Amino acid sequence: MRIFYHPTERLAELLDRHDLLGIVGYGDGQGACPWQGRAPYQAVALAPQGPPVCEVITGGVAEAGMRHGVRYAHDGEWLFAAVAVGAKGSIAAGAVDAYGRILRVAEEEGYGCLIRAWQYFPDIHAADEGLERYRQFNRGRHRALEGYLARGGIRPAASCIGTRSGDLSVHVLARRVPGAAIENPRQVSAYRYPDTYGPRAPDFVRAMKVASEEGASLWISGTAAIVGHESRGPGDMEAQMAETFANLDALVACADLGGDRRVVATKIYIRGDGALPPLPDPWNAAPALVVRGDICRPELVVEVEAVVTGGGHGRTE
Ligand code: 3EB
Repeated sequence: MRIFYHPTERLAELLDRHDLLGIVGYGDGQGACPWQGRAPYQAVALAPQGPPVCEVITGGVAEAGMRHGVRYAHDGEWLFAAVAVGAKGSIAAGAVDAYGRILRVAEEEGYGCLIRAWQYFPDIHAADEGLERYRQFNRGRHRALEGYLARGGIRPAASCIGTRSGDLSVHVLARRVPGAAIENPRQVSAYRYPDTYGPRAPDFVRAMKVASEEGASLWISGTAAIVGHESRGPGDMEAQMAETFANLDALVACADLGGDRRVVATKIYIRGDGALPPLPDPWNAAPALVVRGDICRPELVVEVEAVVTGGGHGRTE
């Protein structure tokens, strides 16, 4: 399993590859699909800094398909699955629909353990029947995951970001065997947030640790300047960066990845047109994708997700 960023303009270079699990395209959400290959392609309406870019997820020899509106590919170990549903109406209903379809396909294909989820939809702060759409989304996600959790499923690591336009876009990585949930000692678990943040807490874990033949990997959720359950440094990029990376460091320290750990990819979401200060060690060692989007609390201006490997090697291209 590898992740790398590739210019959208040169996507045709990947057409002959048989190891593609999924491609996620970051751009303005306009224009024709730039990908003509078999692997699932998920368009996300978040503008990157610089020209349009794709996140490419590769594994072993992959088999691709489409069912229940879900595009997917799997390699015997990992499943990538992606769906887009309309986001103009109830986003709670959208979450039920999107997660419902993805879970069906994941379970039918034998990859019933969610590891990592990415969720993007427009107008995340707008009100719907008196409740912010992000909070509505959490209601729907909870309903969608109830059966999965009752069967002993573990919440995935996640990111949830507001876009300017487009559908509700959900894509996941899932496996045949469960990962290990890692929580952050500096933060209240998101699924235990008090109801001052909405009637349903967000169903995700701070990170998911996976052991495979290649070594261990840690899939870190979108991480922001939240300590306990409260936001720090409202609107202040420098202050939020410091808390965010303190959170990331604490999480990695808890994950017990061994000495030869490596950051292999980071993705940074920034609100508005603020500038991004330099990243601290060791987070600046990996290729970073910077995109603009709405972090799910209005006072938060930056959120960082990452993949860190250890106990073996982290492959890079
Ligand atoms: C937070 O820690 C910041 O709802 O899936 C980060 C990652 C956040 C994922 C989600 C929300 C989600 O609460 C927001």
